Amino acid sequence: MRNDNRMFKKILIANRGDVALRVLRASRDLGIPTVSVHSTADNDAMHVKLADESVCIGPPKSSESYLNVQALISAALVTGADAIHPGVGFLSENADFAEIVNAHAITFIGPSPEHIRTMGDKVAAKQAAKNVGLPLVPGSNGEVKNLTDAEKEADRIGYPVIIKAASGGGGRGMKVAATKKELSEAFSSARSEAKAAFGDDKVYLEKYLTNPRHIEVQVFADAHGNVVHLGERECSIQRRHQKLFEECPSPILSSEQRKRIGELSSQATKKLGYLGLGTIEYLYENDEFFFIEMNTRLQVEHPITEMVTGLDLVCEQIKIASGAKLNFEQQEILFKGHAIECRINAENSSTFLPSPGKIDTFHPPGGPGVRIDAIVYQGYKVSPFYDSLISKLIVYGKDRETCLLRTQRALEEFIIEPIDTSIELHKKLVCHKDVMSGNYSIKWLEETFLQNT
Ligand code: MV4
Repeated sequence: MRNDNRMFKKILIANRGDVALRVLRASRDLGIPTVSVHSTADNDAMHVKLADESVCIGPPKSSESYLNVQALISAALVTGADAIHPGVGFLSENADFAEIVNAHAITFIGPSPEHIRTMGDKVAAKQAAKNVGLPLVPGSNGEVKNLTDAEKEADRIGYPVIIKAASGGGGRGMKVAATKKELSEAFSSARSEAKAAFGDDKVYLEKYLTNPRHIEVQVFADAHGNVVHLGERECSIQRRHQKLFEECPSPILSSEQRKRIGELSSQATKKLGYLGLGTIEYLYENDEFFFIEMNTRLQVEHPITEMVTGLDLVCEQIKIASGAKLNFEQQEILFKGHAIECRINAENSSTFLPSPGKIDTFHPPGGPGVRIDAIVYQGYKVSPFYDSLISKLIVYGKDRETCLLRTQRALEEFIIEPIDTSIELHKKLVCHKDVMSGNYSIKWLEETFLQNT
């Protein structure tokens, strides 16, 4: 099949797992040939089997394969790929990688290296967000260099405060100080943790929000100045910064609040001069939104936005990266119904220990409103080398109640044996009264649900 001649001739997917499969499907839907890459641990992976060609880029260890920039660039050059999709995780938010890709006259499917770099430094990201009118958590004006300044800032902001690593994100290198007495210890341990984890001890300070929700807005911009938002996702149900269950839209926002945060986010994206798909993350507490981070890539939970908007975000992302104009306006995006994603991990539902091994029985659910993005199949061996996400269950319903009931039904149909999976956890989760009522925060799973079940 032929595709638009301005489009890419061949896309290399610099990733593995569900996201590699997702990008592969989008590329094929656009009629673009695909190159997968794989480590020796992934010889039997779906993203290898379904690609037009695949290049082995190294041994199981990620640092020698999926993070191996030289091997990835070589794979693109020898196969004649003119674009690289970085997926999620691995090199997807590595500005140097984006720069190297572009320097080889290959299109990095994502924003500019400058935007990736700015958003990767949380101090710079907050400043950028402030400049484009986003509401920030009250906090220090940039980096805090020593304890004296930290004390001054904390007194001004008011306790409790949180000390965060500028290079952090995803929850690493954060420390809370409830009182002035706790600050000195929290400050020095945050700094040394940041130094050890990121090689950078730059930290900043914020008012600690004690019981917020985590709500993110999907934004999308083309290279011609057109920007839209694709609504929000509610991502509060998480354990140790790993999201488990997401919904679109958030069960607690009014349509006015939704419109307001959506418009604010798209205006900010336009002012940033941003390109492609992005996610603006907020904490939400007492009817207020506070910017915390911007993710400059596709997100794992993007399918729930696809279900509610009817758009294929990955196809759109690829088209925009090739220089195409957005072919819809904000008013044409209709948010319809409700969607839920359950992340199915190969892990025990009580202990959360990983559960690698061979799958003898794989019986996914079906029927109306059920989408499975799975990387596993009967006979597949889940490897211990990579993250444990083996399937996503995405369920659509005309409203939230329909969606929740259908999610229960789908989970009951879903059989993966003999390894442990999070299906068991999700079965309990979806019929819990707090989930049914939408009454949960970022602390709910760990402090309420897991304590009482
Ligand atoms: C916070 C916070 C409370 N107050 N900032 C965690 C990871 C990073 N993205 C930001 N995080 C938080 N920042 C202030 N001022 C609580 C968290 C937080 C969190 C945020 C989003 C999703 C899950 C979370 C789990 C624990 C803590």
